[in-house]
Amino acid sequence: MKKMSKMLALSAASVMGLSAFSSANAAVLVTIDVRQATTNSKSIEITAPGQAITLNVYAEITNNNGDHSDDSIAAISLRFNSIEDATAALQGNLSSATAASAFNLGSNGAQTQYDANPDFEWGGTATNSAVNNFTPTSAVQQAGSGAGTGPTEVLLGTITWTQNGLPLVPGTFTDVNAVIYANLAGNGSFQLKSDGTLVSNQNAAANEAVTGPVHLFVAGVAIPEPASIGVLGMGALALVARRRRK
Ligand SMILES: [Ca+2]
Ligand SMILES: [Ca+2]
Ligand SMILES: [Ca+2]
Repeated sequence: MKKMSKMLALSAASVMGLSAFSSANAAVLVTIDVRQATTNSKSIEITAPGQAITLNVYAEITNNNGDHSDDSIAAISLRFNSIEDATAALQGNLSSATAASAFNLGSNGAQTQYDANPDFEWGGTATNSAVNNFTPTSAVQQAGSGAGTGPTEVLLGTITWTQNGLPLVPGTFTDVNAVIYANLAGNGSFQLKSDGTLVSNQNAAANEAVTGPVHLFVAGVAIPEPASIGVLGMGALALVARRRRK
């Protein structure tokens, strides 16, 4: 239990650090982006119980010189979190993370618990080790592609989210995103080249960022709780009574 709370604190700290640094910090060298494999979308409507959504995981390497041939990545360590809304009615399990074929030496991670909901998140269980995180690793730097001065994009792998089979509740959602692994000293873990400069393992977390989460949602308006229906009902009755008095 102590381990779990430490881990949660670590995840929260990395998420806070990442969002604080994301776009404004010029030192960011790699940004992780997760999107639906078939549509590239980051906002996906869930329409059937048990629906499975496959997500692609990309490294966006910062490219300031317009040359995509000198940007590449050889390793990074990630976890994946799913953050449900307050009702926690839309839950699904993360599973089957697989590194892209170019990255075949690292761990793919495992199902684990990062929040209080029974759905499975994905990553490692150790607090100060990259072991069992999703860690695409390659003996050589892997190149990607891009346009103009935009980032150089490298596909790291895929992961699947599968709704737990319970009936869908309108207006509910869960947000899935990568969390870049950071050790207890707050340092990130990656090895890449940006504009030809090699940056090796255990660099400051300020060099890393994640884009916004993949938003999985059930369309429609949330149905009010019976208690609030009661309050609404009484309000309507009061209105009718007032009108009658006039
Ligand atoms: Ca969750
Ligand atoms: Ca969970
Ligand atoms: Ca470049």
